[in-house]
Amino acid sequence: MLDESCATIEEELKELQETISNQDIQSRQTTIKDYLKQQDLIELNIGVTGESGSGKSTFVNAFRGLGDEEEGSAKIDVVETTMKPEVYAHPKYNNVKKWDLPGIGTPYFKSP
Ligand SMILES: Nc1nc2c(ncn2[C@@H]2O[C@H](COP(=O)(O)OP(=O)(O)OP(=O)(O)O)[C@@H](O)[C@H]2O)c(=O)[nH]1
Ligand SMILES: [Mg+2]
Repeated sequence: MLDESCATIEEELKELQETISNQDIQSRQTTIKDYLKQQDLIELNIGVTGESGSGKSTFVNAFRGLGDEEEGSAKIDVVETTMKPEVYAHPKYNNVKKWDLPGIGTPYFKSP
C-alpha cells in the first residue's frame, strides 16, 4: 500500500515535470503553486491506539498544543476514559486529523 502511494506520487511528479517543461517561467510558477495548494488539501488521518490509560488522549492534546484541561481538549483520567473514537483536527493544519481511540484490553474493548 505504501509502495502504491509512493508510485502515485512519483507519477504525479513526473507528470508535473512534463507539464512545466513546456511552459514559460510564469506559467511554471502558477502550475507549481497550484500543485502545492492541492497537496495542502490532502487529508491525513492518524489513529492513536494502545492500552487503556497509556496516555493516548494526553498525546493527542499535546500534538494539538493543548493542555489537558483546556477547552476542546480530549478528556484524560486514570480510569478508562475514552469510550468512543473522537476526531481532533490540528489547530494550524486542519487537514491533519488525530483519532483518539478507546483503550484496548479492558472488559469493554478486549484485545483480539
Ligand atoms: N507519568 C506519565 N503519566 C502520563 C503520561 N501521559 C499520560 N499520563 C497520565 O496517564 C493517565 C491516563 O492518560 P490518558 O491520556 O487519559 O490515557 P488514555 O490512553 O487516553 O486512556 P483511555 O482513554 O482510558 O484509553 C492520566 O492520568 C495522564 O495524566 C506520561 O507521559 N507520563
Ligand atoms: Mg483516552
